[in-house]
Amino acid sequence: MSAVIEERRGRVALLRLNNPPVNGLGWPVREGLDAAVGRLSDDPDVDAIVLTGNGRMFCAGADIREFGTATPEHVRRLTPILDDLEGLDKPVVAAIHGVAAGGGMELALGCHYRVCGPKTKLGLPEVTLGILPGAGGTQRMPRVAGVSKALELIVSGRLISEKEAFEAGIVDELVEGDVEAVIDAAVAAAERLAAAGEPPRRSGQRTDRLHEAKDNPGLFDAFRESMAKRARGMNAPYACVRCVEAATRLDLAEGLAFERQEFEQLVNAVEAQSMRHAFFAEREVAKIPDVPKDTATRPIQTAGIVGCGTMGGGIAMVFANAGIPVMVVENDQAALDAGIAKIAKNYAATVSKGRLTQAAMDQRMGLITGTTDFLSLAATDMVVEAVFEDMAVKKELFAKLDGICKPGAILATNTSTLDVDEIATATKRPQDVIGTHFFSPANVMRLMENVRGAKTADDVIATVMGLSKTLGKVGVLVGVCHGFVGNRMLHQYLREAMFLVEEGALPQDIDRVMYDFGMPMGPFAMCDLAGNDVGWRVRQEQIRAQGGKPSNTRYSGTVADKICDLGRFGQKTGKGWFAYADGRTPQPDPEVEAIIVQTSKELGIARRAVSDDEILERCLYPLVNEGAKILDEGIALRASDIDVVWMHGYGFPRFRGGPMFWADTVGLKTIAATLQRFEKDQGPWMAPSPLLLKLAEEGKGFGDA
Ligand code: TC6
Repeated sequence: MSAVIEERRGRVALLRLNNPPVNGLGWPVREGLDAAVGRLSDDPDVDAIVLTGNGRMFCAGADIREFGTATPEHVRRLTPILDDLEGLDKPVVAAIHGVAAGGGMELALGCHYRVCGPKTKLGLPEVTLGILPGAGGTQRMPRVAGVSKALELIVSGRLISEKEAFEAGIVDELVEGDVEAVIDAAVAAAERLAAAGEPPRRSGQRTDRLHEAKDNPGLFDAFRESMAKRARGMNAPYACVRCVEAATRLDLAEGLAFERQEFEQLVNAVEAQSMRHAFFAEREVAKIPDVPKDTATRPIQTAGIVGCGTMGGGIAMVFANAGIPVMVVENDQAALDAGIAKIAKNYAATVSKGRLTQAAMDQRMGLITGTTDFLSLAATDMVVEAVFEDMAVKKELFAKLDGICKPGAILATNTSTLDVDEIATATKRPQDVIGTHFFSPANVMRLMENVRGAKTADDVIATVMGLSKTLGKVGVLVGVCHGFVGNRMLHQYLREAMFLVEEGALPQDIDRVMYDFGMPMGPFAMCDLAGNDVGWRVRQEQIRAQGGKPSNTRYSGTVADKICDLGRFGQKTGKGWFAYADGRTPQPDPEVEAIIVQTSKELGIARRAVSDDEILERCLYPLVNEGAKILDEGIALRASDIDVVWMHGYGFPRFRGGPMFWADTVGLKTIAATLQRFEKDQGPWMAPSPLLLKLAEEGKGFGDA
């Protein structure tokens, strides 16, 4: 079937884009659209045109898979096609439903009038792919929505509702009902406009909304300043601003030429490649080779959470936010009351910031019930355990849940390190046991590491992976090992950061390098946020388990232990690796520096200058190396799954595509050789893994593994 289907509604031509699943503007669609525009402009039987999308949406933009590939020479780019479309003397109306994003939004902006149905998302998300709206979006959006609104939309890449689009003037008419109702309204509008006989209203010719920039010449600089933190290390957001600025200085043709130039600079750069990788990695992650897409799932209409501490409370919020009633169980009433009060406090903070209405908070709180009676879990479809990280405690709890929960209920553990298979042995239904490792704060962080036990049933995996999506999370299926994917790799990163401090760097040096690389914060600020006492207890436990003897490899916790001995547990105690005079902002602390210098002396290490490059390589190459081992062991299904874990669980910069993709851009040969040098200088733990070595030797990347 043709990529653009043409029908007639009286004297109105109806064009339906037809390129499932999202009507991406691949070359066959552009070819069809171009031909239709040419044909209809001269057709004496056609007074007006309506453009819509077949299936569940209008159009989600350029076909992302086409970037960097060749297009047949006779097929034009979208920009000149839209110029011709906008230039038509016959009214062209967009009938929008579902999604109008990227090139799809640009296509709608090229139309003379926009009708939109309910529950529609509209916007220009190109920046999230490391590019800019390169088919006139940066020129037409400010002319239609105003300069400030266009800047905010284009630089954030945010998709907005049809109501917000209507208020911004992006959409002219809102329609209730299904896609056919939207088309009917668009046809009626097209007939009305044609009958009025006035020249079409062309977005590209409008100037009325550009005055804002003339009235406020500092607008662009102020905007650049406001986005500096979010956009650090990236080019696309700045290119977007330059293009919108150009729209206020240049006429449409010149502005489009400027936009084209800027687009060309971005589209094949590493930033755009990394973000395209991130986009497809996030979709790939849902595909489990041995659990087919059509695997029947178990209904999750109610959930129970055991433990109402920081994690349990956050997980309860996640379920309530998704509209799922949740029963929270604690051992004693005081802990329960404190936990529920903390949840209410978290919601109230969101309400006070204007990000949630009081009514929505009340509705969500209404979905959360607290109890100290475990028998209340008898009817729930799923229970998530979020109790103390101790195998004996967890096994006792799972044996208890086994006796209480109904057959078929999913029994999930939020453990961040422990063996899910061993936990499952405490029950008579290991097939129903799975790990659901949420990241703190659970109601904010998008990652869920879903840990598949040896006996976890396929339908339990399918249910929990689907549930992740329902909960607004990105679920990544991982296998059982200590720390799973994320924390196992984190361990490498933190260890080297600690060693570097012993050797000569200071926490603020390391944090600056990692922040500039694009991490939301450096490792030391991260430890202070999470609480230094957590790792301290784990180290003490490990040493106890080793009979009080340190292991025979180099111990990384010497400075950290001293910091904890002083009660410097991090933000929550006002002091940690840094001091927090205002409770939140890390400030270098001479007391910590003195401890560090003294420790180096005690360890017999002559402190030396550590370069920024060394900090980056020492912190990230071992992390990547551990990722390679994880991949080799089958703990992660794909290298790109590891990237998703790191982007969504630890804020690894999306514009670098995640650690494994980033490693490919550095080159595995370089990484392997550097690790071999570190192995000589530091010790055997730095040895490159067999997979990393093999790929490096073959000149391949993790993308080829
Ligand atoms: C642009 O327009 C630039 C213009 C400049 C001038 C030329 N292309 O996300 P889902 C696939 S840049 C190719 O699971 P949802 C996706 O990979 C583009 N493929 O569905 C998946 O395939 P799979 C700017 C695409 O309902 C399937 O469709 N546009 C594209 O949760 C379903 O996707 C954007 O950035 C595409 N454009 O969400 C919008 N889009 O089944 C990108 C999707 O083989 N898209 N696929 O894995 C989205 O944000 C979302 O897909 C959605 C639908 C909101 C449209």
